[in-house]
Amino acid sequence: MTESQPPANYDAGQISVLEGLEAVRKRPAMYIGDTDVRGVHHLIWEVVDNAVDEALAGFATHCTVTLHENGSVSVEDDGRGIPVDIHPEEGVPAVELVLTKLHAGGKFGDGAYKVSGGLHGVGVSCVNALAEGLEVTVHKHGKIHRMSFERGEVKTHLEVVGETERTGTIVCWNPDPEIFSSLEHQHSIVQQRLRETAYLMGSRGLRLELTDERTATHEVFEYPAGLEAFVLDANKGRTPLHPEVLTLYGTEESKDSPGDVYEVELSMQWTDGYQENVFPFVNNIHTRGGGTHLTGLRSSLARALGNYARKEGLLKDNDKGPSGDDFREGLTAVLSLKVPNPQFEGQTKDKLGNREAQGIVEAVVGRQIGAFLEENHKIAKAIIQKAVQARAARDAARKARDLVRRKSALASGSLPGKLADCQSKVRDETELFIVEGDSAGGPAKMGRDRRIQAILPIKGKILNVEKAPLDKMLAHQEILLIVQALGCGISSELDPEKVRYGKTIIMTDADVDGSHIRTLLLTFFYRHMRQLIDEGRLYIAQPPLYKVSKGKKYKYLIHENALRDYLVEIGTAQMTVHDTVADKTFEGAALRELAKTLTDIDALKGAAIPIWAPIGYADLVDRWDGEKLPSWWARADGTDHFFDALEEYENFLELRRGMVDEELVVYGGPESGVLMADSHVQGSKLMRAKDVAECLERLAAQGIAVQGGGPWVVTGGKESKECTKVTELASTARKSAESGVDIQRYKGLGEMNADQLWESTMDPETRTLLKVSVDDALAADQIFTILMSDGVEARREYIEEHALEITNLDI
Ligand code: 0RA
Repeated sequence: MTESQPPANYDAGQISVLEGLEAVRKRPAMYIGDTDVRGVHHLIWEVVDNAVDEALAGFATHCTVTLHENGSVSVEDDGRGIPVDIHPEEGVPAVELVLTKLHAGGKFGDGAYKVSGGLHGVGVSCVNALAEGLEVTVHKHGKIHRMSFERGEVKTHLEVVGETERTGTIVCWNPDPEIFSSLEHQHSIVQQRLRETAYLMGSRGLRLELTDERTATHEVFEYPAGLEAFVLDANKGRTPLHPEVLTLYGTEESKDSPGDVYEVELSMQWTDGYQENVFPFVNNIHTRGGGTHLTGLRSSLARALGNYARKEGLLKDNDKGPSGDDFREGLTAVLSLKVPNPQFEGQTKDKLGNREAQGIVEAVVGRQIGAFLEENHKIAKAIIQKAVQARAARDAARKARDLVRRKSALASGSLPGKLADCQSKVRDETELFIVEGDSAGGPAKMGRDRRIQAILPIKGKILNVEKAPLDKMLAHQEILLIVQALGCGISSELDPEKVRYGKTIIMTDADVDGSHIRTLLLTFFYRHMRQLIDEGRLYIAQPPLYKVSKGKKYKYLIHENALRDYLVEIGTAQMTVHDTVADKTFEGAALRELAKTLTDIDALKGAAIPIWAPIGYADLVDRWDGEKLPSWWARADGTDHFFDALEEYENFLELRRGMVDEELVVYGGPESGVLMADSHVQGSKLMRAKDVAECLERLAAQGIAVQGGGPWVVTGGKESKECTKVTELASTARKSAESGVDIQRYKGLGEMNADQLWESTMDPETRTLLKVSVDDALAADQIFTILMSDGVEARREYIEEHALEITNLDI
């Protein structure tokens, strides 16, 4: 650091000024927090805050921050302009004092009500001290004035450089590399701060702009609706309990220092979520640490809402009622307080300390919210109902936890009545089946191997708690049954040594409900009995979807693909395909291969085009006569629909799922990689260009000429049929394979009798089990968190697909 040498013509007073800035350069962190990324940006906030003050005083309406290519930054405003007249005592232009004297910023002029000044309130002189070079331009009294500095010292004295009709200040500087370890201004950081300031100052008519010359971008932040806009934007993607944002404003004089006026501004909206999102600001500074103003807000909300609830009979007299936390569940609020002399506390100086602020916020909010509730009974009711629910959930969760604790203490003693236990006491040979529904519980109890297999039927209603917070899940009766049956405690009290069974097997239906119940159970095990998964004790049973019989032979099949392969196997036994052009007959292994390809093609079928002529992008473009080719489009009942985003397109499909009769043709767009899809909504399947191409390649490799091939003669048993197209060949082969075959589809476990359930799903000799393993615990945890926090449909689907990286284990 350089020792500054005061210019010879400076008097003693000036030297102390220079020493002042030298102190800033010696201990910059004391003034601006740190000398890293934050510090560099802090300089910008200091200058912007001065513009904000000008706006608060009613003089500025615009503030523009420009990030220059050479690493410097300018902040321009249209306020009064820093005073340029000669200070009577100091004998130098006021602007020079403002830039070189610590804390000089607000002490000039009319002593206007100054509320900003950053957390440290250090002013522009600090910026000057920590800038390698700084130039200030002032438009005032019809003249443009300019002066420049180097590391806080005057470089060129104030001079008039032109004429002007406006007023305002432009400060331009580059952060000093001797001070800062990081010099770069980050667009996103500046953007966020300006946006935040624009929300807070929007109602005062301040518009902020950001020009980034490095990326040639320009953004305008202007929110005339102020805090209301802040709240609405924060609630995007959430579901509000009431459409209007509740906004109030009030002022109150300080009793401690009469004449000082506090200003309170508050916007609030409740959502159906579980989070509390309250953003408290003091003099436009986000007080992340909260403080007295936040305490005041909380107590006034609890009091006003509690009083209203009692008065309206929404709470019984002897009812404790919701707590403050309950009242704030789902609340999004911005509180903006203007404090004449803010005291900030805490390590990061982001907590308001002024005692008086609490009572003042309480008074202003209390007065107005009471009146608001009186005038808006519907909204008030919704808010209170939500709080009552929150309270009930909290109580239930506590009771459930207590219960679980008590139960697990005497775990071995109390087994649930619904449990059909096994005889063996050799833990590692035993299995507990958790079975969905009483209807499946019966056959499972009858069909099991009583020696080693235990059955615990649980109710499907467990689904309802899926969207609930985890605590609520613990309150659920069915979950308690599981905890009791396993006898090893839960969460922090889990003792895996005590688990009563070697394997725990989840056995749910192979339908949507079944998979939801499975997801919930897995979430539960993951959260509360994680070690059982780690030890490889958790499994998923694979009940069959199909039973295929031909004559006396039958087989259970767990999914579509298995069914197809099996049909090929039995269907080709008595079939031949004769290619009349090549005079070649397919049978045995060659026919099985061919049949697999043909069934794959059959599955792709439904496309409105001949399979051997997949259309190209050019075709798609031809079909679209608009300006721009949309990414996705679909034809439903003869009407075209266009979508730019896959999401919109999926929503469209979602809406139409279940409309069986509607004729739907789905075309993919250029980015989708999908050329055309099938025509029926139910079981709708996109036909991908590459799938088509792959099938055609496989056919060619097997000796079937796709173009100009055929006709082919399919013979099965005594019947023969000639086919001219590959699609026809595919469907004929399938029909022939299926003749004389009985395919039974199971909709749920309950449709199977005891024997069937045993031989298809439970018999350790023949069944297929999936072992649940959470290899990437972190990834799984995140997925579960997504599910539990919001339960949005799409996310649930995601989980069903990806949540469990289940290792396929054939036992
Ligand atoms: C001191 C006194 C007055 C305004 C300012 C400073 C001032 C500082 C900055 C820094 C950036 N923009 C600014 N705008 C104003 C009051 C001026 C008067 O009474 O004329």
